[in-house]
Amino acid sequence: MRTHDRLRIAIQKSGRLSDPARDLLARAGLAFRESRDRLFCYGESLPIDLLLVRDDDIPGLIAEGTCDLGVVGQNVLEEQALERAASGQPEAYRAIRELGFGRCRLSVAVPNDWDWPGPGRLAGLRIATSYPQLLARWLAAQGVAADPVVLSGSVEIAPRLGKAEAICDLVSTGATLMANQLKEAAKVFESQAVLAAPAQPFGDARAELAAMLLRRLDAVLSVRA
Ligand code: PRT
Ligand code: ZN
Repeated sequence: MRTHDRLRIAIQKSGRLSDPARDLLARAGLAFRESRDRLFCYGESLPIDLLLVRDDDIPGLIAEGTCDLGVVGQNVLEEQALERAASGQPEAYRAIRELGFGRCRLSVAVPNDWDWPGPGRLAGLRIATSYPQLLARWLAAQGVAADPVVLSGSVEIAPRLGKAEAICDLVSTGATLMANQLKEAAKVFESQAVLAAPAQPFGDARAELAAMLLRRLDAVLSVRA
């Protein structure tokens, strides 16, 4: 059983959000000692520790109480929140701060040579994605019935493999789409890294630690803005 006199923050172990997340926490005055397995970092300046994990695991770790806060893409957080809601589970976490890095958009992309009269163009077609919930919500809002094909990676090659006609994937520069002869047709969701927290407030010493961390983060974020 973990004691609740320390706060535990989950961040991505390695990937796009790891360095900016560590940088932000360092600017907020947090310093860590890394453990030998490099999955846990002990907070030396404050009773705030880090857990280094896959980004996809962060919402679940907060939901089950293994971690108290997390730095994660809004795309991942919202997708998993919709998944929980769809299976009747209660809201478990929410984004409490936008962090200004990891900006990208989840977009529908189609082959370069398609005309694009609008989302109705997708009716009855297969759309490859790793974000079926966000895609389904957007399709419903557009009043379009299409067929999501869930892939965990390399979504951009699905049309060439004949697995789907279109894709719905994260885009930042657009270079990956271009390299795969695809063009961005519609934006489904705009994303950036956020600080995620449990939906229920902490009822112990963690509340004060979290409030102090937020004051420090706000100071850093206001300088950046
Ligand atoms: O191992 P782990 O599961 O932790 O890592 P991961 O591979 O799932 O995540 P990672 O590091 O690729 O992305 C983490 C988060 O960064 C995402 O959930 C987004 O919130 C954010 N992010 C920002 C992006 C991008 N920009 C981005 N461009 N995530 C992915 N991409 C992909 C994009 O889909 C394309 O395939 O990067 C490629 C390059 O994009 P272009 O448009 O610049 O060519
Ligand atoms: Zn991931």
